[in-house]
This record gives sequence, structure tokens and C-alpha cells, in this order.
Amino acid sequence: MPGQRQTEVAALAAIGMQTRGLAGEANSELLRNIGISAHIDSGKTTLTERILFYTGRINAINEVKGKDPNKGAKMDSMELEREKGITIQSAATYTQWKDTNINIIDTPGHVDFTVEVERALRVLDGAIMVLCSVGGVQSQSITVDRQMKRYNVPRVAFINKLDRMGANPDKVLDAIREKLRLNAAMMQVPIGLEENHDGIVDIVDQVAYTFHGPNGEEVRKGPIPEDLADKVEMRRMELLERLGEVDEEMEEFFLMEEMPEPDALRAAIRRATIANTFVPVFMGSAFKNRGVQPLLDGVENFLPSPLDMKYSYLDLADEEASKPLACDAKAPLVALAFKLEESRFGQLTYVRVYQGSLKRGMFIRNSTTGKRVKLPRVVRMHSEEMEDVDEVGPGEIAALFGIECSSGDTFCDADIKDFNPSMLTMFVPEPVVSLAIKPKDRSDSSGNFGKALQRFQREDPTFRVKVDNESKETIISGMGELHLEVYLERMRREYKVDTIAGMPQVNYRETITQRAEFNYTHKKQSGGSGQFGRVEGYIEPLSEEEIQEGKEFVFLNQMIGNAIPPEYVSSVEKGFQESMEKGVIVGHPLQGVKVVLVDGSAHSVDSNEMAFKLAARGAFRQAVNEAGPVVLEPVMKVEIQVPEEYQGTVVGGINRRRGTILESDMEDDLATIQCEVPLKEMFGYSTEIRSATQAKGEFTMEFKAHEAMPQHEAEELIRKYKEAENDS
Ligand SMILES: Nc1nc2c(ncn2[C@@H]2O[C@H](COP(=O)(O)OP(=O)(O)OP(=O)(O)O)[C@@H](O)[C@H]2O)c(=O)[nH]1
Ligand SMILES: *[C@@H]1O[C@H](CO)[C@@H](O)[C@H](O)[C@H]1NC(C)=O
Ligand SMILES: *[C@@H]1O[C@H](CO)[C@@H](O)[C@H](O)[C@H]1NC(C)=O
Ligand SMILES: *[C@@H]1O[C@H](CO)[C@@H](O)[C@H](O)[C@H]1NC(C)=O
Repeated sequence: MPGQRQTEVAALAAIGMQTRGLAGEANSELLRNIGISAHIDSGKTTLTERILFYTGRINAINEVKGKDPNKGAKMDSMELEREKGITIQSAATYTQWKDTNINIIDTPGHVDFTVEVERALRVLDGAIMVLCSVGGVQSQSITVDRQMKRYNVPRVAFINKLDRMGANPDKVLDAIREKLRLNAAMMQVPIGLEENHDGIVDIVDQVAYTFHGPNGEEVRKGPIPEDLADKVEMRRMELLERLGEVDEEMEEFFLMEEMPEPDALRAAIRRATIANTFVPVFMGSAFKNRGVQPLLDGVENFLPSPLDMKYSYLDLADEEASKPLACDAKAPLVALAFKLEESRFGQLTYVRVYQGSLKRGMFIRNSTTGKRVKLPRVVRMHSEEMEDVDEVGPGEIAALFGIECSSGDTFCDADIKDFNPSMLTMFVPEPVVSLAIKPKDRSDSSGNFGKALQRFQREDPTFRVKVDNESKETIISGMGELHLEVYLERMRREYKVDTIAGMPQVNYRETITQRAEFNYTHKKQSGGSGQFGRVEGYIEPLSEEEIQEGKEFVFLNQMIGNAIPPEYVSSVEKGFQESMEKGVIVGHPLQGVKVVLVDGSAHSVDSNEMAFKLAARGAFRQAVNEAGPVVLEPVMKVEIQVPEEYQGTVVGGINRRRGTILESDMEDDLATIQCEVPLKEMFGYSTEIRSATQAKGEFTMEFKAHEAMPQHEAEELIRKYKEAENDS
């Protein structure tokens, strides 16, 4: 009954607008923008689903990975996600718990899609970090934690799956402290574990919560079970001690051996959580409907509102000076587009308003390009449904219709002149895998092949497309095999284009290992206007610190005097920089090179920009072979979990794939192996591990760094490159 549904949505929207109109600006204090991030399979989707159910946003719970493909969990809106059972695309959902408005940004779990996580984290004020009570802190939890630290995202932890065999929340807490180095303490003590898991005891309020009704919607309060009293007391002292380490008021209580009132304790937990010096730990079982409502109270009580956070923008009108943003509805608008999505309603642009308000019908401007557009519609999204709203205030997350833009664009009020704010650029990793593709239908009469590629590139900065100049092939690159596979699948489903793909290729790099000098003269002085330029200096590898700072190429001018006129020095730099694009051993880009210019000479008539650029290129060619060039390959951090009986086989497989085992742990017959393996060797690994372990093993991986390739491995590449060069 689509008609009825629409009326419902319209009615909801009307109510929403009304309450908002009454509450006005004070709303920011009651707003929480949160993400839920987790290791794959720790239950993030299940938890999100429960949150939406208990907050009244959905009427029924559909289990993730259910049998009926049309009835997957609400947050996984793409059909493909349902089939793969993993969350790929983030969507923003708006809901309410008690008086608090909550925006949930669904962040993807798979490491191939970390840029999505990064983007989501950029617009969040806080997060729930979900951990499995059996798996604990896994490699991906560490990655996600590192990202949260980079963006200073305060968080609460939720230890899920207390109903599972081997559930051990105490051990997970130790891992949070040791592996993630977080100052964390339990907010709760479990009532029973595994099949006896029944509820939780709240340490601050000293009450037991149990969950009843078909979906755990009925929360009953009771006294602390007698056998748990000591444990609760122990955890309560520990909570005070941990808070005392970061909060003076609590330190005093701890030293006086006094317990503060629950309100004072809660206020301290909130202060420390927002200051990112403390992480409160909640627990339960999303699947068995235990512990989710108290977690929501925790979100309300302890995670920051937009008013608690200090953000800043770069003022493009003032040499990109960093200036503070005010979470004030009347201040000039600053909003960040953080996600584009092709929906069945057309292009949706997700934005976070940092300052001022977005109003339907107003004119907004892309602060970088100065392009002015009218804002036809503003909506709140709930997975695939939406509510129209007239205005969204500071701190809020909304979606816009009919706005052409790229993710990462900053919008401001078009009617305010000389105000050009830019939100910081987002961290985007370089793609590590490439794949040559072409449409099966060579004519591609619909033009959809090109359209799809353009769309994906705009949505996802880690997905790149280029056409190889020599082979005329279309090359797509991304963060892993699965990343690219997902796009080919989306092309087939959403754009009806079947593609033929080659073998995935690794994105190699080259670098130099020692210092080498150059002294090169570019000269063409026979007839007509001549060309003359001489450059002298040396190239050397960048230092470890420079690489740590993210530098790939450094140019230093150490000339004494003006042997090369200043206007040509930039041409010299450009010439060297261009040489970096294609290495000499296998033709892949160079990185980690420093060029130092010490001398040169020019001719009063025959010197020009081109002459110096060519001199630099010649000098580079001259020096690079002397500088010990090597091939670098991407190396991945891999974490594998397999039942004990397969450990030997799997370790053998990793050794064959040139992997280095860093660590292996054994717990309850389950081995966790941490290793580093060249990406090239990881192709097809999912098939191997499946067949080697009767589908009982699983692994995750993420890019670590480009590292030197062993000579004998590089030789094959070098030979192929030389053959290709000779052919052309
Ligand atoms: N026993 C138990 N199983 C759970 C619990 N929560 C989730 N699961 C199961 O764990 C599996 C993974 O859950 P999801 O919610 O899809 O996990 P996710 O973290 O969203 O995973 P991705 O979408 O792949 O990132 C599903 O089979 C769930 O039914 C829990 O509290 N207890
Ligand atoms: C807005 O500015 C950014 C940065 O220059 C640019 O990449 C983007 O395409 C612009 N968007 C529009 C709609 O002009
Ligand atoms: C591609 O080839 C054309 C002509 O063959 C050349 O003009 C152009 O600069 C090349 N582009 C790149 C990126 O190499
Ligand atoms: C560099 O080359 C020039 C011209 O070929 C020569 O005069 C000069 O001595 C050389 N410099 C060094 C340090 O070898």
C-alpha cells in the first residue's frame, strides 16, 4: 500500500516539523550525531536494527542475513549488501530516544572500505565502538580505533554477543586497555553469560535490568542479584579509580574513599568521555535483545552534543587561516557534503551543518568554486525513506536533493559575500589494486559504462578510473579486490552493464636507495632559436621522518647566487616532478625522492622554461640508475582466524605467499594469526582459505605500506616491462 505509506511519512514529517519549530535552537544540546563502528561480524547491523526498533523508528525487527532476501535488515539498503551480508554503504538515519534526537551514520565494517569510515567519522561527534565478547579487540577494531583517535571522536564501547559460547567481557575490557590503550571501565556487570545471559546490573544506579516481551522491549528494574554484589562493588571502585586518574573532583572522592552521588558520577563520566580521556563500557546481546536500551541511555548521558565539540574551518579569504566554528543557528552557514548517493529519488547529498542553518529555498554556494545554487529540498533520511523538512540547524545531518557536487565540498550562504570557509580535506589513501575492464557489449550504446564510472568516482575518492594511453584500456583502481568487485556488481545491477575484467594488478611503486649526483646540460644551439640549460646537484632517498610526515617528493634549492635565474628554478622543479611519474625499472611512479639543486648555468638568449624542464628530466635519467632504484610493492596487514586444527595448513599457506607471521594467539580452539603479506600474493586468498578450512576460517586485511620487493620477485616484473617497452 504505497499510498498509505506516503501519507504516513507525510504525517510523520508534519509532526517532526512542529516539534522542531517549538524546540528551536535549544535542540543542539539534545542532539547526538553518532556512528557505530566495529570489526566485521561483531553485530553492528543487528545492534543498529535494535536501536531503531526501541526508538520506535521501525515497527518490526528483521534479522540480518535472514532467509527471505526481500526482508534484510533495514540499514542494509542495497540488495547486494543483503546478499553479501556485509554493510558497504553508509546511510544516515534519524531517530529519537526519550528527549534526545539521534543521527546514526552507519559506518561500513569491511576494511576495503575504510574511506567510508573515515568520511563518516569526519561528521560524527561521538561513536559506539562495538566489540564481540568472544572475538574481543581484533585487527580491524584497532584500525577503527586509530581512525577515531585521529578525528578525536569520543566513544562508548559496547561488548556484544554475551549470549555466545565463550563470552568473556572481562577479557575484552583488558584488551581495550592493553591493545587500544584506552582508559576504560565497566558501567555494567552481566547477569549470567552464554545461554544464561539474562540482563545487566547498572553500576552507577545500582539496579539490575532484565528484558522481557517478545522483543525485549519491556525493561524491568530489580535489586542486584546477591551473588553479584561483590563484583558490582569491585567494578564501582574501579570506575571511580579510573575516573580519578583523569578528573580532579573524582580523584578527591577516590582518595577520601567516598562514593559520589550517581548524578555527580554521571557528570564526571560525561566530562571525561567528551574530553576523550575515558571510555565507558556497556554490554549485552543485540541479537537476544539485552542491554540495548541502557546503551541508548549511555549515548544520551555520555556522548557529546554538537555544542560540546570545538570545530574549525579554513578561511579561504584569509590565507586558509584556521578559525573556530560556532554551533549557532544565526551564524553564517557552513556545511560539509560528506556522502553522495544515487537513490531511487535521484542524487542525494548528505551534509553536516556545522554552523548556521540550511533552509529550503535558500541559495547556497560551493565555497571553493563560488558556484551558486538554489536548495530545492531538504530531507532527513531513514535508510530509503525520507522526511521533508524546512530547515536544519547547526550540528544536524540532512540530505539535499538536486545539488550537483562532490563529496568533501563545503557549502556556505550564497548571499553572504567575502565568506569562503572550507572544512579540512579528508584523509584519502592511495588505491593499491587496479583492474583493466571493458563493457561486454563493446559499443556500450547506452553510455552507461561511462556514466557508472563517473558516478562511482564522485561517490568514492578511493575509487579511480583512468584510460591507459597505450593499450586504450579502462583501468579502475581501489583499495582491494572486493572493493572493485562490488563496483562491477553495482554496474551490472544498477546500470545493466556487464563487464569483462582482466587480472587484478598491484599498484607498484619505485624508489631509490642511495645518493647519486647529476650534472646535465640540455643544449640545442644549431640554427633558429636555441635551447640551453644546465643543472647540477644530487638526488637521495627521503629520510625516515620525511616519509613519516607523508612526503613523497622534496625539492631543495641550495644554489648560491643566481646561476639559474629564479624564474627558471620552478621549471627545474617541475621537470624533476614529472620524472617521478614514471620510474625506470618497471614504469610505475617513484616516491621517496629528494632532489637537491646546487648549481647550474643559463644562456642569456637560449635559456627558457622548456630548456630547464628538459635539463631536469635529463639530469634525473642520468642520476636515477646510479641511485640504486628498487621496486616497492604494497604489503598488507592480515588477520586470520581459524579453528586450531587448520592452523598448520594456514600458516603454511601464508609462508608460501611470502608472508611474515607476527603473532599468533590461541583461545578456545580458535587461532588468531597476525601477519604481513604482499598484496600480490593475497589475490585469490579468500577461495584458498575457504577450501583449506571447510569455510571455517576468515580473514581481514588492510594496507600497511609500500615495501621493497625482493630482487628475484622484481625480476619477473622488470623482464615483462622491458619486453613491453621493446615492443612499442
Ligand atoms: N549470538 C549472537 N549473535 C549475534 C549478536 N549480534 C549479532 N549476531 C550475529 O552476528 C552476525 C553478524 O551480525 P551483523 O549485525 O550482520 O554484524 P555486522 O557487524 O553488521 O557485520 P557487517 O555488516 O558484515 O560489518 C549475524 O549472524 C548476527 O545474527 C548477538 O548479540 N549474539
Ligand atoms: C565545488 O568545489 C570543489 C573543490 O574545488 C570541486 O571539486 C567541486 O566540483 C565543486 N562543485 C561544484 C558543484 O561546482
Ligand atoms: C597520451 O597520448 C597523447 C598522444 O599520444 C599525448 O598527447 C598525451 O600527453 C598522453 N597523455 C598522457 C597522460 O600520457
Ligand atoms: C659539470 O659540467 C660542466 C659542463 O659540462 C663542467 O664545466 C663542470 O666542471 C661540471 N661540474 C662538476 C662538479 O663536475
